[in-house]
Amino acid sequence: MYKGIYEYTNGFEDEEPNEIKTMDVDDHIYNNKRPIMPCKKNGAGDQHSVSCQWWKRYSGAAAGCLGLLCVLLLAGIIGLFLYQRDQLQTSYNTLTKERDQLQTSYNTLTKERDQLQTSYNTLTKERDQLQTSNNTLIKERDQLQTSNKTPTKERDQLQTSYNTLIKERDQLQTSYNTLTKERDQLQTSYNTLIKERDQLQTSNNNLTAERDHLHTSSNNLTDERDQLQTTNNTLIKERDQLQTSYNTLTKERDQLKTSYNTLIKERCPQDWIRSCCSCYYISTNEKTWDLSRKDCQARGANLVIINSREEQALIKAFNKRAWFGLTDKEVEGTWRWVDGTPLTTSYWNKGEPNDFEGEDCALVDNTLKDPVVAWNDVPCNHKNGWICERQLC
Ligand code: 2F8
Ligand code: CA
Repeated sequence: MYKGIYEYTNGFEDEEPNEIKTMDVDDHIYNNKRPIMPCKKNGAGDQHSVSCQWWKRYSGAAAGCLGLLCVLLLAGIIGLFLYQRDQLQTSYNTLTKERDQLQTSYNTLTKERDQLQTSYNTLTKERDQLQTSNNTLIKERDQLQTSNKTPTKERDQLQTSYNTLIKERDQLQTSYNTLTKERDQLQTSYNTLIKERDQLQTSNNNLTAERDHLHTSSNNLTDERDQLQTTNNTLIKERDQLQTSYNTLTKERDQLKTSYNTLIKERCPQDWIRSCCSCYYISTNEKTWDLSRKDCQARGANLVIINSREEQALIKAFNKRAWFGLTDKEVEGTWRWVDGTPLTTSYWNKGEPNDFEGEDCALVDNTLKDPVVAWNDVPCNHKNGWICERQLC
């Protein structure tokens, strides 16, 4: 089997030399004249077995280099592809944002375009109406011109009508201009109102927030008020209870004070003598009748008034020569007690009172034995002991 490539002539010399044929025989290349590359023959019996191993080594290395180059080229292509993919992703994100912004702008422009379209339609209608009016006028004018050939009077009348119509048209034009101005002013007012509406919307939002805040504060204050109301009611109850307790304590205090005062009144001072309902003080020195009475008054008492036989016996038992509360210094012979009451029951000694040497004050004589025969009148300026009495009831 031949694997090389030959340029051959099939062994025939007479064939046209220009018809060179090539054969592939064992990876050797021949033609009919000479081998394309020098080869070494293996033997005489095998004319087509030619050794060409020298170029196999170079072709293997070339194939390896070629493979390596292919790998490098593929890696570069992949890297370039990834780099371009990242750039495309970034560009895609940017384009997405720009697309969204453009979409928003597009929506806004669509709204504005619709508004402008509405205004345009309105102006178009107005323009068409004016155009119609103008066409009507032109027709009338043409009719007038056509009828210009009519008699002069009719022409003049038509001319007058034409002039009138021209004036009316001018007035309409003026009205149109005025309306256009008014429309522009209304547009300006509309824009101003839009701004004011936005400001009012903002103010409304702020007021709504403040209202919500105030509502919350109001709820808090209501809760605090209710709590304070509850506390106040509790305090009122406690105050009423305390007031009741205070009133009870005040009554008890007053009762105790009354009892205390009663006890104080019923109690005799130290060194005084108590008998029945009176306390008695017996002096330890001697004074005149008036000074003795003042001493008793200074002690919250007075010179003793003897109201009964038992009291007389008590005074006598003190065994003291002493002044008591009886005198006739105001009216001689009319004896009165120190409280102003007249003397009704007396316990004078025999022969007394005798006003001996001007005697107007009474004393108890302790030298006498009979307790109910014991009084004597002596001069008031004499110094004697005295007996005070404080009545308890
Ligand atoms: O005899 C009665 C007479 O006795 C005395 O005077 C002398 C008495 N005087 C005095 O005690 C100071 C009198 O009063 C009394 O009447
Ligand atoms: Ca006397």
